[in-house]
This record gives sequence, C-alpha cells and structure tokens, in this order.
Amino acid sequence: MAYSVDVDRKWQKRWEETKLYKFNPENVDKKLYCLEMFSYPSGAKLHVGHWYNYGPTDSWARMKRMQGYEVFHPMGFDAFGLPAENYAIKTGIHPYDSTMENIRTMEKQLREMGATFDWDYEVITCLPEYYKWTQWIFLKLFEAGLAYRKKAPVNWCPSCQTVLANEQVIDGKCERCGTEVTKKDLTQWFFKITAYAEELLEKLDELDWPEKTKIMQRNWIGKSDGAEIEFKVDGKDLTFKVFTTRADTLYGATYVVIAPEHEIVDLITTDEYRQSVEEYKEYARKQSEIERLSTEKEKTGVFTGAYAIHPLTGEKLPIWIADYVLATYGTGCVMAVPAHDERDYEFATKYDLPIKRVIKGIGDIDDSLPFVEYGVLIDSGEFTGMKSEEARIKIVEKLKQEGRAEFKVNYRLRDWLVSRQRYWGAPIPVIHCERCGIVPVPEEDLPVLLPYDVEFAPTGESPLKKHEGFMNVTCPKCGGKALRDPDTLDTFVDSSWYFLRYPDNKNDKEPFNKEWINKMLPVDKYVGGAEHATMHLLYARFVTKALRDLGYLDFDEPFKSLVHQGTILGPDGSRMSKSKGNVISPDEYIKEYGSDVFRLYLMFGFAYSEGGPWNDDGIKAISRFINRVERFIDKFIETRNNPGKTKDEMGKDENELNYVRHYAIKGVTEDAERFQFNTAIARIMELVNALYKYETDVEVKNIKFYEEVVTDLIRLLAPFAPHFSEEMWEKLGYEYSVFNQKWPKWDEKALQRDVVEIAVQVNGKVRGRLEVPSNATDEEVEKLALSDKNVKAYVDGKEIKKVIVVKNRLVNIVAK
Ligand code: ANZ
Ligand code: ZN
Repeated sequence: MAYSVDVDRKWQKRWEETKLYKFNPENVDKKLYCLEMFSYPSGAKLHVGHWYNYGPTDSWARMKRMQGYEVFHPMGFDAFGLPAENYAIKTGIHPYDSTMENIRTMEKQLREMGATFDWDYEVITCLPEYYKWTQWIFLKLFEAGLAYRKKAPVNWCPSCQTVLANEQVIDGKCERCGTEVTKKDLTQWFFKITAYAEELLEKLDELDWPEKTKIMQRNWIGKSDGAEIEFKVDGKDLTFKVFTTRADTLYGATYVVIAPEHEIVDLITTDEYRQSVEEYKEYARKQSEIERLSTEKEKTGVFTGAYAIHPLTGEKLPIWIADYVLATYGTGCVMAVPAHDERDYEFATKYDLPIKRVIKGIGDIDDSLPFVEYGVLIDSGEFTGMKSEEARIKIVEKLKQEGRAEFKVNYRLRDWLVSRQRYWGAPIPVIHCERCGIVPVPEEDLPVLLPYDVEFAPTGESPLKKHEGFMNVTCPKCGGKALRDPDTLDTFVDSSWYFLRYPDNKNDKEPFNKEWINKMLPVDKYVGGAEHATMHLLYARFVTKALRDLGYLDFDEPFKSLVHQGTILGPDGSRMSKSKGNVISPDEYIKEYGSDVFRLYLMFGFAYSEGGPWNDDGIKAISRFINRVERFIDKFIETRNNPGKTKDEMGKDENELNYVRHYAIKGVTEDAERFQFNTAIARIMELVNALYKYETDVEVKNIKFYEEVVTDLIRLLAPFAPHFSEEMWEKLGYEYSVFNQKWPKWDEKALQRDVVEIAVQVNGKVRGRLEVPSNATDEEVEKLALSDKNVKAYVDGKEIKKVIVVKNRLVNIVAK
C-alpha cells in the first residue's frame, strides 16, 4: 500500500503486539538510557514542540537499537502543578480529573507518533505510588539537615497568590502570569542546594552538555573569591563585616553601604535620621531583586547618621543604606570604593561623597575613573606600589592576623525554596505539634495522601489548610493533637528524581533498588528544552548528589550527555501562539501525509538544536521524496523479478554506487549520532538518487550487489521514517522487523577513490568534465578546471568573478 497514516496504524499495532520495544533487563550490560524531558499534561494536544523533542530523539534511539544497544526509552508525565489548579479555580473541574483526562489523550497521541516508548515503565508524578517516594526523599533530606524551614522574604505573585522561586521570576515578573512580583515574609521550606555549590560547579567540566548551558549553570552558581573584613561602628560597641572581592582597594573606601533590611540598621541609625531611614526601608521593600541589581536603575539611598571606622586608617566613614546592596548576598554590607566600582561611583557622584583613587592602571591604558581593572596600588600606606593581585591577598592576611578579616568564597546560588501554598502538589510530610515542634511523618505512614475534596480559591493559602480531615492529626511522637503541614512541594521536586524511578517504577518497597539503578543510570542521552538550564537541570543534579551521599545510589551525575532541541516557529518566523493564529497542528499534517513525513520534515527541514520557521513547501517536498523511494522500491522489485542479463562482478557503475552507499552509511551514522539529522537525511537522498541512476542507466546489473545496497538504504532510512521503512521491508519480502536488523557499517576502503570525475560549469552550464584526484584541494581543482581546454574556450577574454568548488562533484565558474 502507498504510504499513508494507515501504514502508521498497521505497524504501530504490530509493534505493540510483538512488544518490539520491550526493554530486556537481562541485557542491562548493553543498556542505553535515552530520555526526553517528560510531558506536562496541559490541556492542549501534542503540539509541534512535543513532536520536535520526541520524534527526532526517537529516531536516534531507533538507530542505537539497531546498533546493538538495549535501549531504555521510557515516557511519563510531570503531572502536578499550578496550571491544573488555576484551571480548577476557573472551571470547577478538579485538577486530578483534568490532569488524568489530559494524560489519557496525550498517551494515545504519543503512541500514534510511533515512538519506541516502553509504556510499562511509565511514571505519573501526581499518583500516590509516585509521590509517596517524593515525600520519602523529602524526609531523607530533612533527616540529613538538607531540608529546613526558615522565615524568608519570598517572591510573591499577587495574582497567582503564591510564592515563587527566584528562577520563576523573569524580569521581575511572574513566569506564569506576567504580574509584577513583590516580597513577602513567610516561613518556608528550603532544600540546601548551596551545600553542593562547589561540586555542582566543578563537575560541570566533565559533562557532555552544550557549552551555553554549562555557562548558564556556572553563572547561576556564581562563585566569587573574596574576603570578609570587619568594621567597627564609631562610638558604639558594634561591628559588622563587609564582603569584598577587591581588598586591594581598601584604602579607597570612603563610605559604607548596608542593605536596608539588615538588622544592624535600627541599632546604628541616629534619631535625627530615623524617619528618613524608615521611609527608605519601606520604599526598598517594594523593589524586586532584579530591579535592585539593575545597573540601569538610578541609585538611591539615605544616610543613617552613623560612622564606621576604617580598619587600616582609622578614618570615619559615613554609613548609608541603599537598595543596590542586597541583604541576601555576602554579608549584606559593602565597603564603597567609588574610584574603582561603577555602582559606588554613580552613588558617590549623586550624593557628593568623597572619591579616592588608590589603583593606577599599568602601561598605556585609559584609566579614567571609575577604573575597575587591576593595577598598581597608590596612596595605600605600606602596600603602595604592590600589584592588585598580590595586595588583595596581603591586605587580608595582615588583617587576618589581628582577627579582623578572613578569606571567603561566596556563591550567588541560594537554597531552593520548595514549599508552595497550593493544593496540586505532593503534601509536605511533616506534622506540627505544639509540644514536639516539627515531627516528620513516619516512613510507614507514607504517602500523606492529597485529599480529593477541597475548595479551590485564590486566597494565598493552601486550600488544604481549610480541610479539617486532612489537617488534624495526632502527633506521632507524643500522641497529642497536632496539625499537618498545609503546603505542597514545588513541582520541580517531582521532576528532580523521576529519571531514577523509571527503571524501577513498580517498586513499592523503596523509590528504586540501588543495585539496579546503579546499572541503569546515568542517563546516556537527555534531550529537552534549553529553558531548563538553571532550574530542573540543576535540581536533578543536586538531588542525585544528595542521594549519593545518603547512600542510596553510587553515581555522581544524572545526565551524562545533554542535547537541547531548538524551537519551531510559525511560517511568519515568530513564536507559535493562538493569538497570532500561526499555530501548526501536527494532527492535520499527519492525517494528510502520515507521521513519518511529518517527522522526517522536522529532521530534514531544521538544524535540530536551532529550529526555525515552519514551511509548507518543505513538508510537501518530503512527501514527494517518500513517494519517490516507494516508486523506486517497486521498480527494483520488478527488476529483481525480471532481471534479464546480469553479471557477478563489480564494474565502474557498481564501484560508483558502492562509493555513494558507504559515503551515506558513514554520513548518516556520524551525523545522526550528533543529532545532525538534516545532513544525515541529505546523505540518504543522495543514495536514493544514485540507486535510481543505477536502475535506469545500467543495463547489465549486478543484482546481488544491487539488492545489498537497497537493503542498506531501507535500514538507513528506518530510524527516520519507521513505519514507511517497515512497510518497504515487508514489500521487499524480508523477515519482520527491519528494526531487528543490524545497522549497516561503512567500509573505509570503498570511500577511497583515487580519481573522481567532476563537472565544470561556466555561468551555470556544464562546459566540461574533469578527472581529478579525490583528495585534491579546492585550489588544485580550481587550477585544473581553469586550464581545461573546453572550459578555456568559454572563459577566454572574460573576467573570472568567482570559482566555487563542491568537493568531488563540481566546479562552478562565474565569468563576465
Ligand atoms: C569593594 C569593592 C571595590 C568591590 C571595587 C568591587 C570593586 P561578586 O563578584 O558579584 O561577588 N558586594 C558585596 N556584597 C554585596 C551585596 N550584598 N550587594 C551588592 N553588592 C555587594 O561581587 C562582589 C563585590 O560586590 C564586592 O566587592 C562588593 O563590592 C559588592 F573596586 O567591595 B566590592
Ligand atoms: Zn507531639
């Protein structure tokens, strides 16, 4: 039958019946764990983004399977989260019901994609059999001191009425709804990811991840090497420390700035300045962190009336508060060196504070103020003449001897805020007892079930708080009256360990068997969106390391190799969105052309990690290609049945075809391995062309050799057009299934051609043919082409504008 969606259905059924993709645990020594970021079951159907993530990755997995790997390729759903709850508030449909309904639809569509997912290993994070173990992990982190509670000014979205992690605040706005984020003080649960800052940073070097993503994680962790230096408050028995990376500029400190929220502010502010300080604190409270750090924002601040004593010169330095100093970084206090720091310079200029230069540029450079580079110290007492690099150590060492400074490494990374005042998440498994305080739920009482009957309202408190049956419990320690924690865990906690659950998803004794996941992990290839660079991808690394240190697994990193897919845009080149009306729906295309055409277009039409605008002509061209392959196979079968006169030896035509064949095998294997599917498929197209040429141009054929090449073609095409190729394989009369076939290997010898014939074009028309050494350089080929006598006749007396050499194929001369 001609290729269509019916062919898809036929083979999907067959694959499922024969359990073609069932992972065989006995072959674990050959395992290859291929993973795509699991789906969020939003209301919509599978969109192009899902397809683009899963289709090409599935092709990669199929190729690896044919290469002899025991591919483990599971799929599941990241099923908790805010959208389902917001939907419930709007429509009254319970998050459980809408989510499970969506999962059913998406699962069906994922099956119709014809991907190799082994559904026996499915994981759904909102089901008790999964979140029981999310809660268990929470308890283990709590026992280890890696989960703790503290009151913290948190990012608060007034519209979603919930706390947001730093990562969920984009340009000061809520990631989900775009509302301006404010601050609120709440007691919250945190995971101590900062305890792993150094390892998270160091181990990045060993990962086969996109460099961009590694840089993003590095910056997010933000390691900073510096020192803490102690300052005395003039006339009071009080001291505070500043964090600085530039101790070499200490002699240039002319004032001190403290974060408005810092507790020392109330203790030092003089009566005269109290009112303006209070007003300023109120003003600062309303700013988001991003605004406060922005270099564009005009600096503001007020004087406290107090002075600090310079630790080396004994001078009195005025103490200001300003919102460009953050309470949550370093010590919350800064020694201001306006001559050598841009923010301090701007502030000092605005408020007329003294500016004192202490670093001079080395050599002939522009060292106008503020001069922020390293240089040589001037006006710096005994350190004058020393270089910055040395002075920033020596100055700290001197103060350190007197107990007034120490070296200090800081990280920008903050602990991970994991509690949410929301219903649709895993309940936090602790109990609050008046007598015993915080009591973890005993392991045997897990899961703490999320009750179904709650009322949804955007109140800013978890709807669980009003559910008496859920909230009221007896304390596991003292048996007295106690309350459950009404908050639920951030969905990023669910997704921080799902890849550990897949291989052992039915285990009801433990989250996973240690011995088993030590064999199954790390994930060999992880494919998903680059937007997860700093959240999910960092959390998953942290949880893996924490579980390792607690003895539950033995590997250091969850994802050895990572690939990001690009984004498919609308035909107009902008992001697909309903409001723009430029959304491409896979369903319609699949109905019209079949899923393989859709998948193949996604792989051929784009550089995988870049993506680009959708193009209808592109998909039509792929459809024509598939039909062309099928017509060829029909022709071949005819020839095979009625070969006429044949031969057994390898002649010039056979060698030529053999070359293209091995060139294709090598190209497809190497390019697809690196997710460069577009060039891989181009090689297959070339092979089809060469086969057509052999079919039509060569009268006396070597049928045995010919058939070998045809089977190689179908094997090469199989991962990328799986249903179609299976159909062709059957048509050719071979045994089911093409996916049990071995991936073809290339022969380097067949790739070494001594001379190749190339065409020479002048202004687009072929004017000559040349035999050139196949390893000739472009310059050599150009020379040969220009000295060919046929070619000469066409370029004599003209000016050569341009010569383009397409290796082993063609020279194009542009002459006027
Ligand atoms: C004096 C100084 C002189 C500084 C100079 C810089 C240049 P990174 O690299 O990001 O860690 N700083 C310290 N704590 C701060 C806070 N809580 N809020 C805002 N700024 C703070 O930056 C460290 C530098 O940022 C520190 O070094 C401090 O300014 C400032 F010529 O100290 B520096
Ligand atoms: Zn108690």
